[in-house]
Amino acid sequence: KTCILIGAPVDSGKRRRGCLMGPDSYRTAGLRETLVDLGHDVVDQGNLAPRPFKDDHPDHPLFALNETIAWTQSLADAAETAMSEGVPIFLGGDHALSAGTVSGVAAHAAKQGSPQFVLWLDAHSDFHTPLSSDSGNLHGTPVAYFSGADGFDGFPEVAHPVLQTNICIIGLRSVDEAERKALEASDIHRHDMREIDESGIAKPLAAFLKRVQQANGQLHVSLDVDFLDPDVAPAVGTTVPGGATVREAHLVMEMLHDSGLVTSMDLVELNPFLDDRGRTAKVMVDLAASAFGRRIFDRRTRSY
Ligand code: DIR
Ligand code: MN
Ligand code: MN
Ligand code: MN
Repeated sequence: KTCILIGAPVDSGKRRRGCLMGPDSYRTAGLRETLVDLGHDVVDQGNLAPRPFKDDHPDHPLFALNETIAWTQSLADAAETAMSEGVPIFLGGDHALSAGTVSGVAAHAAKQGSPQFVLWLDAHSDFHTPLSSDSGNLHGTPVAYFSGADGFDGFPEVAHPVLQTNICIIGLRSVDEAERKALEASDIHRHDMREIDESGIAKPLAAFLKRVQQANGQLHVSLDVDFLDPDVAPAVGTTVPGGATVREAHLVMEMLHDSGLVTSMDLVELNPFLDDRGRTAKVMVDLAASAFGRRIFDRRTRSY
C-alpha cells in the first residue's frame, strides 16, 4: 500500500504557536526518504489548508474556534479521500487535527462496513468537551469529538462516531479532573504510566490489537510527541515528565507493524520552534520507520 503524507499545519488548538512548522520539520528529517528506503511507495501531497473561516474573537472562551472548525472540515474530507488511495500519515500540526482525521477515516470505515479503532498515544486523554475545558484549548478535545460527545456546536456533525470500547489510550499521566470523571464513566480503554511501569507496555497493546484483529477493524494511530519523555522529545508545548522511553515507543511501533492492522496515522504536537537541532523530529521519524517495518531482526509476524 502507498504511504500518503499529508501536511496538516494546524496551530489553532492551543495558544503557543509553532506546530504549523511540524510538517516541514518531518520532511527535513527525511520522513519520505526513510519510508522509501523501507520499500514503500510514498506520495507527499503537500500541506492542506483549512476551509475559509471568519476571524476568531480574541476573548471567546474557546481559543480559535472558527479556525479549528475550518480545519476539521478540510481534514475530514482529505482523510476520507486518502483512505481509498493508501495509508495516510498526517503530519501535524497540533492534536486538534485529529478531530478531522479520525472522523474522516471513520466515515471511510463505515462505508466499508468495518469498525474503526483508535490507538491514542499521549500523556493526555484529550477527552474534554468545549463545555468542560478550562484551558479553552481545543487540542484537548478530539477524543470526545470523534466519539460523539455533545458540546461541539458549529463543528461538522460526526456521522460515524468511534465507539468508546474501540478506543485505547496509552501513556496517560496528565488527566484533568473533568476528563478523569468522564473517562471513568466511559468504556474507553485507558492505561496510565503506573500500569506501564507495573506490567509493561506490550501487554495492554497486545490485548487491544487482538480486539482490532478479531473485529476486522480499521486502526488509526494518533501519536502525540508528549507520549514520549521530554528528555528524549523536548519539542512539544505540553511536556509532562515520566513519559515513554524511546525503547517503549519503538516496541509499540514494531508491534503495530507486525500486526498489519494500521490503516492511518497522525504524528502530532511537534513544535519545531522548541526543538534542539531537530532531535525530536528525528525521533518521531524513527518511530514512524519502526511502524512501517524498520527492524533490527525480524520476528515472526504475530497473530493475536
Ligand atoms: C490539556 C490539553 N489537557 C487542556 N492537553 C494536551 O488544554 O485541557 N493534549 N496537551 O495532548
Ligand atoms: Mn494530545
Ligand atoms: Mn499530549
Ligand atoms: Mn487541561
